Amino acid sequence: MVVLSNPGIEQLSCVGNCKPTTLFSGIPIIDLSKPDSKHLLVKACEEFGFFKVVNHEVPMELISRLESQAINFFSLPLSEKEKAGPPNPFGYGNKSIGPNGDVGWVEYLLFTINQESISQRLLPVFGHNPNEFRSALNDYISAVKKMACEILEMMADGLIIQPRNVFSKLLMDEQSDSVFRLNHYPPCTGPGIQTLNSNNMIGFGEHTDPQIISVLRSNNTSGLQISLGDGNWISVPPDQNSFFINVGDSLQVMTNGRFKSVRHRVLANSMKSRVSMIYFGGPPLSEKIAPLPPLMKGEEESLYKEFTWFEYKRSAYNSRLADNRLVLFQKI
Ligand code: GA4
Repeated sequence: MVVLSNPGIEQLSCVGNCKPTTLFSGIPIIDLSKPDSKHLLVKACEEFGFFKVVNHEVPMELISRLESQAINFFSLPLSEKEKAGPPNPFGYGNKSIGPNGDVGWVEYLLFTINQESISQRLLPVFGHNPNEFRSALNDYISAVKKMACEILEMMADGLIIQPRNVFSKLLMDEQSDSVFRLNHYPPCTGPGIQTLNSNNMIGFGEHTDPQIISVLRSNNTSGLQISLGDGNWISVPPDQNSFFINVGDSLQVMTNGRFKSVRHRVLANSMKSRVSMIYFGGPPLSEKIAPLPPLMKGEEESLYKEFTWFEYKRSAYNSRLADNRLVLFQKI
């Protein structure tokens, strides 16, 4: 057993025993300014459940504004940040992820979207200038949500199903259960950590996202990897000017398995901090998650039992991060 000198991080896993990782430049790139991209987009969702978008219309100014607010917050002393914790269900979290004992080399802020009043507990997050943080957050989320809806509409077009808002209306719904997350992966350079093999420290363990679609933006620090499903992990070259899109479990179900929800993880292997911001677009709690009839060919049957987003979410929160959460909902 490796003994770490830094208390509290003993459970962080090392991935040194895995197959060597590959640097892969073949991540699908979707140009949002080209209507023809809808075909590539469908192909990317089928093959990887993951792609990068360029020529999006999210202003860089909105991104930088929120990023600097996040950096200001994460630079506060731990005792200040902890005033905005614990993260269950929403707030500041440090190393502990979810309610079931998962850990990573990460600190973060989790927010619900669509709730007018931000809980009192989160007020320290907004520091001396609460309105600046609040407006940076709201402006960023509105812009990214709009882009996510455009992408979902291109998907419907690419799949040749109607109405084209069949997916996006779930995010636009007033009751949409969407989440936003700011992650900070501090540089992984502590004395105890180096002995563990600093190149392979888990920042955020492997998992799939339960929602419909996730939109990720990070600074220029590497760390994100996606799984090809054959035991190989692909390192995603960072690109601070683009967004990365993940297909979530719910979209996999709505397409009856045609789109793949992508298994991904983050390695905190860098000398540099990694800051990421992720919008998780989810449906209303009461929404039935089931394959869309126009996507079913001939006698094709649903691969999944019937369930609502509420039921799926409850089951997700009872699972460990790396679990295959859809297995429980698959027909045998
Ligand atoms: C993964 C996607 C989102 O980050 C998240 C995560 C959530 C959490 O961090 O609290 C979960 C994880 C995520 C899936 C399984 C459960 C819940 C941690 C965990 C072990 C906010 C979400 O919605 O699901």
